[in-house]
Amino acid sequence: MASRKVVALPVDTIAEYAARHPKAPHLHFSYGTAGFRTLGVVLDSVLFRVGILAALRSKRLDGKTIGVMITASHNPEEDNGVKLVDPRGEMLEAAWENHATTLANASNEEFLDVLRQFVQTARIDLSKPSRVVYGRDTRPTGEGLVQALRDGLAAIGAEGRDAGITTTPIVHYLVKAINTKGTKQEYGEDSEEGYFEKMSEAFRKLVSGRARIPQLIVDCANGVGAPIVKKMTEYLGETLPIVLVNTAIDTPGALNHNCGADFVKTRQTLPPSLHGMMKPGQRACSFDGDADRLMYYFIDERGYFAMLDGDKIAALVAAFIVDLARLAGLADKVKVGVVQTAYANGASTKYLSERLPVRCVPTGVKHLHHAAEQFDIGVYFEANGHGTVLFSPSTIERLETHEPSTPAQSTALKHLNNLVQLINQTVGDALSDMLLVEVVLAHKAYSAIEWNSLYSDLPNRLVKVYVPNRNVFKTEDAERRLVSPAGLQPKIEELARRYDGGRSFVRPSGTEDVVRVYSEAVLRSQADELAFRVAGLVYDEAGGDLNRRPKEFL
Ligand code: G16
Repeated sequence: MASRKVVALPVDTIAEYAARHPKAPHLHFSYGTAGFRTLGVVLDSVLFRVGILAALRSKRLDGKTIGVMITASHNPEEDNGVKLVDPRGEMLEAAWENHATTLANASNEEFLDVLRQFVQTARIDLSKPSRVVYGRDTRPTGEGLVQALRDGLAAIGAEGRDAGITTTPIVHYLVKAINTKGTKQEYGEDSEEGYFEKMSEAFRKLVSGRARIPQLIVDCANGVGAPIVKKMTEYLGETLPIVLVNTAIDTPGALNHNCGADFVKTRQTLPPSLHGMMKPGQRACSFDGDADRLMYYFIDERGYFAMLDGDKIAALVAAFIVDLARLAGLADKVKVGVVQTAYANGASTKYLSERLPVRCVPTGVKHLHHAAEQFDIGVYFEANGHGTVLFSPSTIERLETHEPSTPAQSTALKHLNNLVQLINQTVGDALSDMLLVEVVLAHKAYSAIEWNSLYSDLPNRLVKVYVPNRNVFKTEDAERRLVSPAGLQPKIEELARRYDGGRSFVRPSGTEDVVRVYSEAVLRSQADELAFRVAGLVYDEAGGDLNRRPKEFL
């Protein structure tokens, strides 16, 4: 029997590198909904340690490539963050989130011991290779953080591949493409060009023979979406006429400022830079800072703003896929389902539940993704515009091998197979989702107005309250009920009962030092009033501040 070569941790090299990336003793980091996320200037030690952790994860998985994305998504420009991507392009396995938190918080003196112990308890074979692909968004702190990550990789001798300034979904795509290369499940060429080609080719096929698509305005949030969508337009040519706005990636302070998907969702209004640009009924959409969220909207004939958020995207897409499955003769063989969070508009849940199975899970793409995997085709979207569609491996195989019995079945089947190529199934992807929406609109011959009229949103409001410690807020029942601080939930319910159709939920954000308050009511004024009154309760309870951002790290 061949004996296994025992390789030890290169402790001296690690110690030498670690000395360049000390952790400030007063800081505590936690790997949350979307990885580590806080002010960019305090993340140096975290990135160094994440480099080591990513390499160890790769070794643990037999040298499979792990992804690292440096971004703070929709957060303000001074924030930054980092998340890890597992080999199939998915979010990091939950158990390793705790390891990430432990490693990030070890004091400088303890770090090597904590690392040694982790390698032992996680039974990591250090003789295995380690491969990591990493990218970053356009934030000013990104470059320095990439250097810290590279030092982490160098300290442990991992092989790093720099994907440069790119979107979060492209990093997820690359991870899956690299790990499936040469296998039966090959996902695509493992390059940015491969991503553009795969998607644009599917898009062209799907819209071929349809009426010319009218111009679409794309708000890039002054982030990485700008260069990426610009490149994609070269692949799309005439098939999708796009006007790019908010592309100032080099202007300090511009990222996500008065623009982007989060601005549109929370303010329920146009980014100011689009005022005067849009004709009534014209479609526009906003990405967020790392291009994984998408919001559509338009101005109606009376000049009112209408928002087509993640819930409306789910309704549009799910109905389209159900139709195609039926037309392909697969209605009884392919189970389509939808996954939402409690923060989905009640009207969307009603609309969808009347048509197909709907599951509700806590916020965070990892929860939605896993729940969507339970269906043959799982459509998941958060109201904030984060989502995608998953085709199970057996469904993909069925679609590839199914013998259609009529030309109509054959056409529908072809469309489904092209959707498998068009949709980035690793994670929510604003660009891929935007093309998907455009395909459905083209097939249905829907304008934004017709799409919007699938159902009427219940008036709702999302408010954030800055609090000294969001961790005192704990929820249950898919974030529909607060269990801590004790006594707050009954007060919220009591308030909600006073409004016709009133519903309100409170949860700690996973990405910012805030508590999010959602409310819904039959009348707009009541939804607003309920949200602000519940925010007031939170404020009183936690000593929050409705406007101020805590600066405790500065
Ligand atoms: C991340 C997750 C999303 C989630 C969002 C929630 O998004 O990937 O699934 O919806 O956080 O953020 P919060 O808890 O602050 O509302 P992103 O786009 O910020 O990476």
